[in-house]
Amino acid sequence: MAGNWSSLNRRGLQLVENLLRVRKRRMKNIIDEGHVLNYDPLHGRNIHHSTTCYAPKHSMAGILHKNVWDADPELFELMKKEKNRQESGLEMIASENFTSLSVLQCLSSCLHNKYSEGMPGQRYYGGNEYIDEIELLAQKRALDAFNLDPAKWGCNVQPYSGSPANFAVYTGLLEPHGRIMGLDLPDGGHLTHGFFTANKKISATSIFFESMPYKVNPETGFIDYDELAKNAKLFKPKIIIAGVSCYSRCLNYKRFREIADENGAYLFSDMAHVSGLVAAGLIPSPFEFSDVVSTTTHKTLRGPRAGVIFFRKGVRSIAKDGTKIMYDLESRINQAVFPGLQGGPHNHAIAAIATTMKQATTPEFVAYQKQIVANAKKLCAGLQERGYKISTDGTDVHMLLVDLRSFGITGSKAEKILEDISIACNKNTVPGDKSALNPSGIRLGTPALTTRGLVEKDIDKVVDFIDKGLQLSKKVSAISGPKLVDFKRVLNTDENIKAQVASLREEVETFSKQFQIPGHEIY
Ligand code: DSN
Repeated sequence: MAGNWSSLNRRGLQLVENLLRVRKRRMKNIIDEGHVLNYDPLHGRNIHHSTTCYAPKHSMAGILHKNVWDADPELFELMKKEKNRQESGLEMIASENFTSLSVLQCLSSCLHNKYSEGMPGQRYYGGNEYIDEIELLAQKRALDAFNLDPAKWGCNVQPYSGSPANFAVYTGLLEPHGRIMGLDLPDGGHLTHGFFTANKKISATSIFFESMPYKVNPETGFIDYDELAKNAKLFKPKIIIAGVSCYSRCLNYKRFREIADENGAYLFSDMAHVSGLVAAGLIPSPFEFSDVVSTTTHKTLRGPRAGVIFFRKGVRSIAKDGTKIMYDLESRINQAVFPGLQGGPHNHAIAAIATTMKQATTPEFVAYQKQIVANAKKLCAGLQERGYKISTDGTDVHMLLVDLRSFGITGSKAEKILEDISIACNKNTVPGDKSALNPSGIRLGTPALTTRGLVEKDIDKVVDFIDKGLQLSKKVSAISGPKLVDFKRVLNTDENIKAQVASLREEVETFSKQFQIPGHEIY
């Protein structure tokens, strides 16, 4: 380096000095104008960006180059509050998680800017050279993550999330009014599996298709496969859906397949809740028995909010005369996604799927999934030891359903008091509940807590907090009477109750803040 300097002649040296002076003045101007992106007001520290932001000279410079905290302080205040809520509280909503830094980086990348309707190599927009590569990489990694042979399975990584993915499956496989059978929503199914009530068709899947639910046994909480088989013989569905949003046991995909075959139906598995556990090989895989599998990518899989549909390829069956009957799912599903239901794929989300699927093949990911289940089992045992009834008397997965009927508190009251002490969960119907509007249980999950690093000994503490919160809800209810509105009023006005809630909330928040959230650098 010194040699290079000494070899410069006098004129050259002056030129370098001038350049440095100009650069220094320019940097100062940029700092003065507030365009340098290196102060992070949320954490009160400097952050380092790989690129320096030079403000263009035209009039939009300010809008285009400001950080969100400068561009929109009102919005940023709310973002900070939400971030603080996430850090302070215990996130026990079974479908939520904290995704990784690399996923968040994909989501806020330049990939967001690009339109790419169509499939890789066949787009309706130019400039998709790299977007094609990214989508193909996401497809390949999605198949790898679930050990799928590309000769037998393909996938579409464009669905915006789980509900659009499921609607695309029905659109691709059914005519209008085609018949589906899914687990009833109050029994632990999902809205998109055909939910309707006596008075109203709720989900579009029950408006545009004909749906007949199957149920769990109200005594045991386990899926009643015999009843499903009996009703399927009468209803003759074209699709049977194996999937749940609140069911803590492994599904019997083999039995589902038998019932589908008895009726010439497709078996469509929606593994959204458990796809991380499937990728880690911890629970039975739906792929062995299904024709189509869908998943969201943000639950146990811990990726972006997005969806993937997997479909079988190759030979579906052999006719009596020996003719091979081939699957035609690839084109039907791809065309249902686009142009059937969606427009441009969200390429930032597709990149995030790609990096999620890479993570899903690592030993670290398998260890994470094991810990999710260990934590859920510990949570279940801890609550049972304290006398709480758990639906199906246990869990095989990442979630459990607490049946509060014998405890004497509704799910809505339990959800409310836990929220007030900074524990987030869902009220949920339990098997046998008459009304979904007034459910008798709460659903608890461990994926998000496990991402923050909680292990079994920490779950003991969580059980303690939940128990204290629920015991307190009994005191509140004794004062308020049965109505939720009165329960909330007492929580807001009774000074003694308010003090107990505040003290418990502080305990929960002090505990929670010990555990880091990934992607802390991103808002
Ligand atoms: N809404 C999600 C859940 O909470 O289970 C499923 O999509």
